[in-house]
Parts: sequence; structure tokens; C-alpha cells
Amino acid sequence: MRPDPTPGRRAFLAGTAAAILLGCKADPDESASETGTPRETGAEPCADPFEGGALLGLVGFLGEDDEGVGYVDGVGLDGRLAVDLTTLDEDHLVQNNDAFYVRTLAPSALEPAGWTIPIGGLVAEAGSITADELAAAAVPMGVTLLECSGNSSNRAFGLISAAEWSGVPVVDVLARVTPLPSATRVRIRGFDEHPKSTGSIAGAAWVFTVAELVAAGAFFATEMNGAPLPADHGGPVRLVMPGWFGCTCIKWVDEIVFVDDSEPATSQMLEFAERTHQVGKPSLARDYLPAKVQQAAMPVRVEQWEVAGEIVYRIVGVLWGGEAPTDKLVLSFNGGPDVPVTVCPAATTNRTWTLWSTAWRPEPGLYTITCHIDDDVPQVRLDDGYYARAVMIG
Ligand SMILES: Nc1nc2c(c(=O)[nH]1)N[C@H]1C(S)=C(S)[C@@H](COP(=O)(O)O)O[C@H]1N2
Ligand SMILES: [Mo]
Repeated sequence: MRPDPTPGRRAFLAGTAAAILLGCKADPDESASETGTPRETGAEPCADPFEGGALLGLVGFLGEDDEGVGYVDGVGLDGRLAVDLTTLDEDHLVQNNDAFYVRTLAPSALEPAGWTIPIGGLVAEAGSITADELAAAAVPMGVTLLECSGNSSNRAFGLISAAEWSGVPVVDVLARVTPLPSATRVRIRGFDEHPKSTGSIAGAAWVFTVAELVAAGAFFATEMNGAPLPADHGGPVRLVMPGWFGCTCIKWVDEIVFVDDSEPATSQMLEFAERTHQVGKPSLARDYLPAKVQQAAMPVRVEQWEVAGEIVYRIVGVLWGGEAPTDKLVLSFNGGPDVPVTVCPAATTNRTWTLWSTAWRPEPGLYTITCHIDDDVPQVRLDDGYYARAVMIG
């Protein structure tokens, strides 16, 4: 899935930004964070090969669309907002509530007043919990990243964001009822009545084992970045599955049902089977692999600098997904040899993304940049070149 190397509107805009920035000498005092002045890692500060240099501008990525990048495109089920990843830096790794990516805007028929979630199915006695009860019991859950499994070059890979959430562990909510011995799984559904859609299928529900919910640290979120969860992000109540793709993070949760091993896959599971790397389109929920985000990495920005009279490029990117922090990032240019990148400060968590950058001195030409983790970790998307990005130098 290499991007088609035709300049898109995004590349044109980046060119404009480059023209505006051209010749603006970075002030060594004022631009400390922008120029990546050594950051404390505890013992050793990170080396900064751009110290004293001047940022000339950005080189745009080729063959990508900027549809919905930084603005809401479409309505309801077709409402999308993709994050402008070129703005990521050490101080901007958490998105504000109105800048966090959107995959589906709140349905117009949503009625949050008196929101009550029934808990039933294969249980001794049905129960329920209200959004107010959840909000009152919410505790901080830390910064957690979500990525849409359909995140792609169509929206400049911007269907990915991190926020600081508060909520209630799903297991605490499930404990309100006594499941029958036959209950092996839980189906969590969200309100999803939209008037019309041009492409997406309405109806949002995913089936999990209790063990998956426990292992992921699943929670029902009621707050995002210290504010009540906005309707467009699933308010009053959404599921967050840390480490799993966004399509499992059901918004406007309106039903929790204990089910058994014969439970069919939901329409949402079928719709997202390919994007979550399932084997075919299993018709039973039990045949789905956990829809986890495997280790991934991509460049988010290529900067052009002048350092001591020399033109040098700086590739800035992110690492995310996976199960354990890695320091084995390598880049490849046009499929050439691996070029190791020192991630500094080192990645300390897989719950959210980690920024990295590296100096690059290319000859003029067209380059496709791919990332890989030089370690034995699953990385199906990196193996497929899914997050490859192309730039024209010179
Ligand atoms: N009820 C409901 N929940 C949903 C969806 C939806 O369409 N309806 N979309 C899912 C998908 S595909 C993603 S990627 C995430 C996006 O969450 P966000 O819009 O808050 O970023 O919500 C998930 N939860
Ligand atoms: Mo998604």
C-alpha cells in the first residue's frame, strides 16, 4: 500500500508554509521547544543535531488527501475530523476535546438526559447503571491513545489521537449482576441511529470475553481531558479499550449483555473484520482475534533546516501500539538498508504515542519512508508498508 507519489493539496499547503517560513532564522532562546533543545531523560540529555540551526520549512507528504484534516467533514455517521499530525511535538501529544479525531459525530436523535444502561442477557437477574452513577464513580484513567482501524493516507493518517480520560472499570460495572455459568462473553452496544450514511454501516456493538476486558483495563469513560465527555466522542458514556482499535471503543453505550460462545459477530465486527486484521470475516464472535493495535510507527513531519551552512532534514515521527516499549526503530528509504533511529527520550509506555526524530541528509529525489521495529514483535501494518509516507527532496 505505497502512496501514489502525486502531490496532493496537503503537499501544496506545506509548500506554502515553507515559503512563509523561508529565511526566518529561529531565535535560539525563543524556539527552545521547537528546535528540540536537549530534553532531560534523567541521566543523559538527548543530543540535538539542529542546535543553532534555522528551520526553513516543512516538506509535504505526497499522494495523501487532506480531507477532514483539522476540520469536521460530513455529518452524523459520515462526520470525520482527522488530526493535523504535522503539529505534534513534545508539548502536543494530547489532543484537546475539539481537536481529537472524530469517526462518527453524535447522532441527532441522541437524548443523554436520564441515560440508563441495562445489564442483562445470561445473568441471574438483570441490572442497570446510569450515566450519573458512572460519572460520580469516575476515577482518572490516564492518557490513552485511540486509532481508527481505517486510519489511512486518505486523511493523512490523522484518525488517531490521545486524551486523558476518567471513567469506571468495566469489570466494576459487570459486577452489578451475577452471570450464569453459560455466560462467556459480553456484548457492549452503543446508540447508533443515524438518519443516513453514504458509506458506513449504522449499529455499533462489539463482543469481548471478560478476560479481554480485564487484560486491556477496559473502562467506561465519562470525562475527557477533565471535561464531561463530549457527545461527539460518545458522551454521556463510551467504552475505552486501551490498546485496541477505535472501532471497539463503543460510543453512547446503551446496552451490556452477557452472551455465550454461540454469539454471532455484530455488524460492526463484520464491517471492521478486515481493518482489524481478522482471518476472513468470521460469523461468530468467538472466532475474532482481539482487535489490538500492533506496534506501529510513522513519520509525521519532515522539516528542512539550515545548520552551519548545510541543508539538513529532520524527520519527526511517532511510535505507538504494541505491548511493550521498544527502542528498535529503524527507517528505510525507498526500500534501502535499515537506518536505526535513537528514540530519545525513550518510549516508556504503549498506552499512548512516543515522539521521535532523526537527522537526514538526502540527495535530491523522491523518497518513500517506511518504519520497522527491528525486533520480534508483531507489526503487520509496518510489514505491509501501510504507514509509508513519500516526500520529494530538492
Ligand atoms: N456508537 C458508535 N460508537 C462508535 C462508532 C460509531 O460509529 N458508533 N465508531 C467507532 C469507531 S470506528 C471509532 S474509530 C471510534 C472513534 O471515536 P472518536 O470519534 O471519539 O474518535 O468510535 C467507535 N465507536
Ligand atoms: Mo474506526
